[in-house]
Amino acid sequence: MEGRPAVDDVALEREALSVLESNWTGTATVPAPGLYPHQWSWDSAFVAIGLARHRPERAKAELMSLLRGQWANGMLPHIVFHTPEVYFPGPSVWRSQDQAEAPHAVLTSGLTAPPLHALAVWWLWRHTGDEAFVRRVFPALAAQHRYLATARDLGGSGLAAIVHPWESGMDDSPAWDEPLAALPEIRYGYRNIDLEERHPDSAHDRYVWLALRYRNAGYGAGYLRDEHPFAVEDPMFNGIWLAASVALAELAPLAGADPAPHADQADRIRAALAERLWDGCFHARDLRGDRLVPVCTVGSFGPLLDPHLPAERVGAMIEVLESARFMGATGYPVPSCEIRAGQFDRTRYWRGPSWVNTNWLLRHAAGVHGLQQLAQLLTTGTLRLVRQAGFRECFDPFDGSGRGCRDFSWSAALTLDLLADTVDG
Ligand code: 9WN
Repeated sequence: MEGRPAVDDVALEREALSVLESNWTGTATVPAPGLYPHQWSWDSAFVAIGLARHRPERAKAELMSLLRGQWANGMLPHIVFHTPEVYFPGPSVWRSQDQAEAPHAVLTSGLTAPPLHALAVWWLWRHTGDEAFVRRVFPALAAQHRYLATARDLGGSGLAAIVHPWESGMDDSPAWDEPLAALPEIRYGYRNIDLEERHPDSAHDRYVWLALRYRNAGYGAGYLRDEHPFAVEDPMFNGIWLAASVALAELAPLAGADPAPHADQADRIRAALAERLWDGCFHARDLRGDRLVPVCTVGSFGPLLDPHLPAERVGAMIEVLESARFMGATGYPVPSCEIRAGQFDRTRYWRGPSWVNTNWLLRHAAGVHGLQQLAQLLTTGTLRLVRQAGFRECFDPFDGSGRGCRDFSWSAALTLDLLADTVDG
């Protein structure tokens, strides 16, 4: 590509910026108008990444707003509530105001989310050179990572466990089917039209039950370790944590901190991923059932984000990614579940559709490993999706039609980043 954007790229960029402008509340970006009226953790990290080259000040404000929700133990919550608007489960379910560790100024959820934030800060620094911002947020990022290494290493393995499907950001992934099936049958009779479409088999009642148990136990680390019935080591969550630890090690000297603990953390995660989750591809490990979940999903490729993943392993993973199990058989990258799996469903949220954020993560990983052709394929395939269907929440991987919300923030933000790359070369 030469260094000038095509005419339709200019229009697409303008549309993406206008979506982000209308989803901006004055303090943060909501994931989409209507269904998601608050601030979500990894959504904000993706928004900051997408805005890094276009609106760096807005990107920094986005992250600062999220960090207001951080708990004193370092836990960065998956939702920071900004408005009194209705969302279930909202503040009355999480009751963060009753927790000594939670911040006083804002209400938050009690769960965390994939820890992408150090990578987002690294991205901002790389594109702006703003060291003062790195110094400002470094302690919060280090605390977030410390929380994961202590309160969440439930298997004592060096990996962080998610304790609820919502913590993965890939809520309905088939990777959670088995661990969820081991829970008691729950019937609250709670129904919500929007969510019903996403969870037709009432898995939602189990999600709520799990959240309430954790809340009723005071969000305690001891309870999580000894009693909580859902604990899973997810390759995407841990792959992101690994890449974020590498980023923290690189940022540490700018903040006058020692990089060694963060580099060591990355080494520990790398070793544990290989030892505990690899079996021809990376699988989630159900800690309560003590076994690997058989299905491969887009989450299986999370460890590709590791810049030091051995070349042989990178090669094996790319082979699976490009095969007919994943993007080799769909018109568009990358289905969220392997196509040959019984659980694959091209229409259901995280059980088949393609998502812009996971495409972006894989494209980033391809770049990290010098796989330019794959990176290009992921960029053009993703841009084709949003050009044809708009900034939808997710997409049918076979025909590219849009699904879920419209004007979805991370789809718009990451489009900005992909477009900037096609111009930069
Ligand atoms: C629950 C906001 C979030 C994303 C998640 C996505 C979805 C919520 C939901 O929306 O989760 O947190 O209502 O299903 O799965 O990745 O952060 O966009």
